[in-house]
Amino acid sequence: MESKKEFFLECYQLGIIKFGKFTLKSGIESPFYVDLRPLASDPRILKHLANYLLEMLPLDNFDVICGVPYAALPMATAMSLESYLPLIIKRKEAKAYGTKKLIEGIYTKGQNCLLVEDVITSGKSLLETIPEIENEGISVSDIVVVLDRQQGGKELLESKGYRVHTLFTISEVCTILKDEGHLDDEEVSRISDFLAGNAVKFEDKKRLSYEQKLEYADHSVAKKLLEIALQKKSNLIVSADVITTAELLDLAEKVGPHIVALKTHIDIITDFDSDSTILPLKDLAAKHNFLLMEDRKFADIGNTQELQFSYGIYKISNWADFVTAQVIGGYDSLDCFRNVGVVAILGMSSKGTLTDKNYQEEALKVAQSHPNVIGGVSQKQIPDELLLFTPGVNLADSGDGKGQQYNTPEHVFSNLHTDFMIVGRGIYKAPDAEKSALNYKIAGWNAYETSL
Ligand code: S5P
Repeated sequence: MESKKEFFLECYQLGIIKFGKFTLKSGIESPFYVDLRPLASDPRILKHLANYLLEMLPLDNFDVICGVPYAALPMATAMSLESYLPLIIKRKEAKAYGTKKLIEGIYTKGQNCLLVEDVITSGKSLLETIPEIENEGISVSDIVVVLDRQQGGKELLESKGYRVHTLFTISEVCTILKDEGHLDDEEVSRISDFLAGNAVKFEDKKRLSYEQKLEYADHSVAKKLLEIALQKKSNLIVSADVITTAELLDLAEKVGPHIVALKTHIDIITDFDSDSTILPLKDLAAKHNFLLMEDRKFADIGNTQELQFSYGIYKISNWADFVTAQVIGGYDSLDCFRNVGVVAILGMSSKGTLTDKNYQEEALKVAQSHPNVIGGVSQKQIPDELLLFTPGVNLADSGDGKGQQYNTPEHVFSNLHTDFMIVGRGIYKAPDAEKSALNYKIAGWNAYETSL
């Protein structure tokens, strides 16, 4: 199994913790929100989770295992399958008919039960559940919890004599997320304040709307993108990672009406020819009103980039409206991209990327100061004056088995304040690319409106 930290980061990609301002059931405002239910939808993660939890426990102590409904039910089931501890099921309410049993499954009085809970906060719900199990003559000595929100629950249960084993604590998780650049110092200190029992102040940092961004924007390409977004009610960029001209043009025709830009990797087109690939592509861009984004990710000295941009067989400068570029060559290396917009690669979506916190901060300084740069590619929030492009969006998958890590439109628009989401395989591999583009367009626009 991978390290606990790597495992947590995989879980995090499923959207189990959100940061922002959330009103809890109690009316209290919390700077984070936890929902571990998505873990059950990834079989590999659920299986690993079960093993991590089992590793912490004195398994010989238990005769049966039970999850607190509902979030912990799949977890307890997975643990049962991995450990052969028989599962019993606790109902939320007793059946109104028949046996009126609260506990289902096979058990005998006097047995000891391991209780599984997803998140522990105050511990009150566990204190309601435990007597219901104990009333059936089953004892509970140990409780295993995936995430401790560190709000007194563990201590309360321990004071009543139960042993509580927790896999992650919220502080541990915050340290991991801070190290990985997902949380900034301000958010971390707000969370510590909250955990210390202090009322937390949220300065309501709202995202900017496309109309507001238009007022800020001074690069013509940035303006054009924002205008198209408003006209088409779309923030979708389709990544056309197909390898023939026919597929590229077919995809552009199908998704054209729903997108603000088509992103190409022009060097993967096996039969590239300027006349038969680029001319019809430009016609489709004009017909459907979208821009062309060449995802070349330039990463060289200025002189070489200038040659790569304008010469060779692709002559990108002749047709692309905007391009992606690394900023690793420094500020001056971006001077050559005249008349196009540059989207700077600040942080990548792939597992193990070297774009750490320090790199991202330095890359951002270059992006913010260079007049050719209209925005950045990143998996975290960036300053308002830049447009944020976020790839790694997929409604169905959490990864591709090759290091790509996916998020949902809700996550990228609400948490990252993304302006444009980039979707590749979610659309071009779908049985009906047009329909899929329309679905993503609607999901992206709804997520944007909700995030305002
Ligand atoms: O960090 C990044 C930057 C980019 S531009 N992660 C990415 O995935 N991309 C690109 O976005 C990648 O090269 C691919 O073209 C697209 C994502 O495709 P998908 O099929 O995984 O949605």
